[in-house]
Amino acid sequence: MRVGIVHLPKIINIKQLMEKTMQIQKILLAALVTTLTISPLSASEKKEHHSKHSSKKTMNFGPGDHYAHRMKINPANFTKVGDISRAADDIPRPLKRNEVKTVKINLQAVEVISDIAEGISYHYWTFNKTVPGPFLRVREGDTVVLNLQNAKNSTHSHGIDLHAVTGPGGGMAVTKVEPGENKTLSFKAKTAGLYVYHCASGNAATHIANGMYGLILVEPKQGLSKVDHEFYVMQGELYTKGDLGKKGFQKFDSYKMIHERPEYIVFNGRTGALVEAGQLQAKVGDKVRLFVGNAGVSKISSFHVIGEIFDTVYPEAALSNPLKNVQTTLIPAGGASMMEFQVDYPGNYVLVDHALTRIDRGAWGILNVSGKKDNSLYEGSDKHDMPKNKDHDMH
Ligand SMILES: [Cu+2]
Repeated sequence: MRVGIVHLPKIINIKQLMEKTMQIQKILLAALVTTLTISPLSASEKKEHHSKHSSKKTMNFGPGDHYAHRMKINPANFTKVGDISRAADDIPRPLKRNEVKTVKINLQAVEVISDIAEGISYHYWTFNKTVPGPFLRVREGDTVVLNLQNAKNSTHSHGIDLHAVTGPGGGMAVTKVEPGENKTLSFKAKTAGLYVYHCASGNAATHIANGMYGLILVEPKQGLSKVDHEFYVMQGELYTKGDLGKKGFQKFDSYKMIHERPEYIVFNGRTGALVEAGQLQAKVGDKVRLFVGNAGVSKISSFHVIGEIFDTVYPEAALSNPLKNVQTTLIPAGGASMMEFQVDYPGNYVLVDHALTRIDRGAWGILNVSGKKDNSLYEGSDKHDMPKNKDHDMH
């Protein structure tokens, strides 16, 4: 092996070397000061931000706005929405067409007041006044023309990044809209799959944490297999000033967000959204498909349906190489999954993130199955006959 000859630079004297080093230091310092003084905040956002953390105290290193976020909000200035959640069965029907089309979609960024739980209200930022936003459904090869309007009374600029888009910012680069403005994005839905969309304006994590997310399905050319029910479920996190269960209007807590400590982890926007009137319904023998997304903004979901086994899972919603017979599937933050299974026995099946402490923060829902029992599949006494054994005493 040949070893190259290393030429050492000639150091004339120590004084010259010191002067050169100081010159370089000065240039680097000037560049750093310039970087810090150019704020990425738009004019409207500057007015609204009253950060208690000055950038000197808590520097951040992302390309967007600083995460520290404190605003004076008067809930009376915003529309009150009775139920923030998007119903699990609120999904457009399968497309059943063989030709590509130009599909027009209108979305509105709207900030509203609604309840996380009874007696606990929040300033949600939404697409079309629900969390998640509308389920969008297009076909592989379609051209999508998406108009995004930002409501006049919004406190922030908003925009949209769809993971189905190939192009800068997933569309965010051309859709940043100030309050009262609207902009149009046109894109080709070239790759089939189930994708998250979300706002990425300002501090993107903040806009997601406040509720600006949803799913878009790009159906493959041949369509998806026929099922009896399709459901739309999306996990999200809420970072409130008050601890879990604290009543009253809750402000957003950016400190908890940067430390990835949500107070609430919920399905479809609020606690209890997929329970009672919002529960998923099916009959024994039905084939069910779940479109499940995870907005995060921090946590990975270990999605599971208690008492069921997924016949088919499309991991991370990639339509190639599905898995068979899966108990729990991971859904990354900013990702989705698709599961299909037949329901065979009546009763309630609980949808959870199987990091199970999260059900106490709201991450659960119910799939109610009606119909005839098959005792060969499952049988038990109706009586509560748990043995009185100390090992089973939970208290
Ligand atoms: Cu936004």
